[in-house]
Amino acid sequence: MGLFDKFKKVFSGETKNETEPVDELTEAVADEEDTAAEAEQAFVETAKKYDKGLEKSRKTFGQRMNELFAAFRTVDDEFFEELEETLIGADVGFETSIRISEELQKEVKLRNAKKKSDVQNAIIEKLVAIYEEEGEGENNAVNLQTDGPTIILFVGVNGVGKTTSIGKLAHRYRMQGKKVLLAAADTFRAGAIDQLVVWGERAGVEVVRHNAGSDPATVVFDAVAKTKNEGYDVLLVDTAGRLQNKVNLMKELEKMKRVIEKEYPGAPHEVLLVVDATTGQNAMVQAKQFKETTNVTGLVLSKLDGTAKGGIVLAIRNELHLPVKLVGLGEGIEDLEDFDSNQFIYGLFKDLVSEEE
Ligand SMILES: Nc1nc2c(ncn2[C@@H]2O[C@H](COP(=O)(O)OP(=O)(O)OP(=O)(O)O)[C@@H](O)[C@H]2O)c(=O)[nH]1
Ligand SMILES: [Mg+2]
Repeated sequence: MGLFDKFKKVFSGETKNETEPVDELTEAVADEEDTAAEAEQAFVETAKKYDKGLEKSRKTFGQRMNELFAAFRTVDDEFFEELEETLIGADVGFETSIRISEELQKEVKLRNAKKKSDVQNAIIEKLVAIYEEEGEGENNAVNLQTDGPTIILFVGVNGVGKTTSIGKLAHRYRMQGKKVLLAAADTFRAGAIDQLVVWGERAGVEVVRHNAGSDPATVVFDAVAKTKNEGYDVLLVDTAGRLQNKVNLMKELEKMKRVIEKEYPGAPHEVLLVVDATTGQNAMVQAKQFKETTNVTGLVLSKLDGTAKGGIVLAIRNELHLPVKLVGLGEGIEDLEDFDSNQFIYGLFKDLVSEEE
């Protein structure tokens, strides 16, 4: 399978992790090779993180798929019904599961696939194909600005991982040499502000804060002024997401946006909705509600490492059409990755990639 060749190399240890020592005469060539080696190294590191973060999903899902294939005799109606159940159980989503199953039935006929390994590989290829088809035209990357500061609002209900994701992203940008500022605009409770301050210390970046209960738009106003006056590259804004009162939430978010826009037309450059992958279909419901409330530009899917239902990513893509931009793969400061569909699908299904002839 062409798609997984690179991954196979990584996990079979064929990819070298260290760079070769540089010979003076071949310095120019070596420079190029260094860049390639660095890219390769980054790829390997990311693949390992996804691998670890998707362990639970892979085990549960892989086990179910193995059970399905252990009983495999022929690709009949019963097989496809069981496949649908397995996919739905992994939170791939009802619509998507049925669609995969239907397209697979066609594919299996077309290829005249009868062997177990052929059917297994066809399933994975179909998942990747559907995923990519549905995401066409979506921008997966965080919209970073080059000619001024990048301002990002983080929204989402309590406990989903907003503050943690901000801390991780602040760390990443700071390590890239950017000047990063955080705004504690979740003024609803004192604890929320303190938590952001702790993350600010961990990441080594400054935090603009006011007292609990103060107007979040004022915090944002001060943070925007500081961004401008002191030349920050990135401003990450933590907000309180109380969906119980949609109208208030909307007003609050709109007010913050107006304050930002007044200084920087076109900003905020992203409104990222954080959803907790462990809540499965609930995350889908939240995403739908937030989408109605405010102009969400992308998703941060946190706690993927804590769920066996990583299939939620497929459901979000196919049923919501919001790009997943970042994924949380652990509680540590380094455990945030750009979403990469190949890494993701491989991490989820690699146990199923069949080598049999
Ligand atoms: N395992 C794991 N835990 C995470 C991840 N992201 C966040 N968490 C944990 O989730 C919990 C809640 O995270 P917070 O960042 O405080 O969530 P929040 O959205 O800011 O919550 P409120 O401020 O209460 O609205 C914390 O215990 C985090 O350590 C992740 O990617 N993986
Ligand atoms: Mg918080």
